[in-house]
Amino acid sequence: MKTDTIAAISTAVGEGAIGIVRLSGPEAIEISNKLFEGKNLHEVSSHTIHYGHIVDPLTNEKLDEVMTSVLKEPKTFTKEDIVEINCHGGVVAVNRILNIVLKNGARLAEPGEFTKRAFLNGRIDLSQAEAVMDLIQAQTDKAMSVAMTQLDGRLSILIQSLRQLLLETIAQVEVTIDYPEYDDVEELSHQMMRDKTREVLREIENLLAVANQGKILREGIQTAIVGRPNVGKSSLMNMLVQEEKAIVTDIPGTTRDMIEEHVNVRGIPLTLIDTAGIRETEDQVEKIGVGRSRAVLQTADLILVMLNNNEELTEEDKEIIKAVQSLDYLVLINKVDLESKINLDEVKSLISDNKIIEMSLTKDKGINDLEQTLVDKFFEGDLSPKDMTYVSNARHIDLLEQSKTALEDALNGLELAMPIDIIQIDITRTWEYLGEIIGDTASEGLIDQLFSQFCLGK
Ligand SMILES: Nc1nc2c(ncn2[C@@H]2O[C@H](COP(=O)(O)OP(=O)(O)OP(=O)(O)O)[C@@H](O)[C@H]2O)c(=O)[nH]1
Ligand SMILES: [Mg+2]
Repeated sequence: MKTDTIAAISTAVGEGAIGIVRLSGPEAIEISNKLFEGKNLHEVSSHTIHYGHIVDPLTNEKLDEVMTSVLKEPKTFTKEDIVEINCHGGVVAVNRILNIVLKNGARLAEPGEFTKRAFLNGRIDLSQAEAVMDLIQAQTDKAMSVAMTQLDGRLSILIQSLRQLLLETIAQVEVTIDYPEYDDVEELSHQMMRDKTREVLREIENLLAVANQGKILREGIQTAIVGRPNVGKSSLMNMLVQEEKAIVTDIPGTTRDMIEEHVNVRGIPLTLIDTAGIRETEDQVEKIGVGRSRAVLQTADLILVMLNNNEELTEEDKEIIKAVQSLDYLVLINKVDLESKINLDEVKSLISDNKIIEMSLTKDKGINDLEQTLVDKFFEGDLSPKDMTYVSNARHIDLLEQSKTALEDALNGLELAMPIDIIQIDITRTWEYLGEIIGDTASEGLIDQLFSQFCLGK
């Protein structure tokens, strides 16, 4: 099938100094040349930019004064001819140029179609294409560096080398199956398979170990503030988002429903959840709220348990502390501006070595300590994205988990001295899962779905 030429506005919609209409495909130069007055674009060298005007060939009307870049295949983003028309910014100007380009033979690109072509033409693999998307959507510097390393192809290179190892074991198995009369071949195959499988499994476990951080960078750490009514949960929420998002009163039971807000704490995106104070209540609405507060414990990445310095520890406090024991949590003791009635030793006896932070939200105390603890917790020292291959994408993490399970099955099989062709099935499955990460064995449906999440013009 002959590829057509696609076009789209590649800059953000709205007012700007310049807007760019981008064309990619075999007729990109032909179409632009019909509209461009200034130079013959067929004759210019590749990767040069030219001053001129866009003129409607039908009416001879000058539409805009532009700079036009000509990038000839194959050294371009899509590996096709690309022309970029830099015109005046503003919705009308850019749209006029796009319309005239479409009238003269280009087709409007679908979202992500430029990147999809880069992928289909073999310039980048699927994990790199997804990194392009992450880069566009990055909300923090750290998320941006993670996407950059992925775009670099670091993850792809590692995945490829792991697949190569698996392929070698598969090849070895073929030999065993073809020459079953040699006993020692079978013995050697088992040994080699065990070694290689362990090696790949170790690498995948390493990737998954840091994956949590990568994932968190993109999607935010789900952080729930829980505690008894009136301890100051909503006050903390408001302090961190620097807005009066949640209602704060001195009436216990003020917050009835969960309130979610996204904040960026020193480069780490948090999804903060303020919850209804947990207590026994007859109030129908509050009861539902309390139920939700308990449920959020199951899903949050981190729990901030808030206690009141000004009151003795109650049964409810103890119950909450008990409920978070198997989870990742910090203890916040609020209202230290007031007289201390809480028994700190008792609190300490109830928790393991989790950090206790004393704070006063009305006196602006302890917030720094909390922020620093969050940073330390997730970046332990100076873990910088440069030294690590991060996995930041839920799809990749899922495929790595599946690979891990398949490899564990293979190792179990080896342990039980199962026939080697059975074990080979698990190895082949792993090879396919890893292939899906970089798009080698990904289905067409998956590829279409991934690229459709891109924004237009990319
Ligand atoms: N003295 C003092 N008062 C505080 C502090 N933090 C919050 N308060 C007050 O405590 C009361 C309750 O605060 P909220 O933030 O609404 O408490 P909450 O935990 O969200 O309460 P519920 O929504 O009922 O569960 C308000 O009157 C706050 O002004 C503090 O550090 N010191
Ligand atoms: Mg509240």
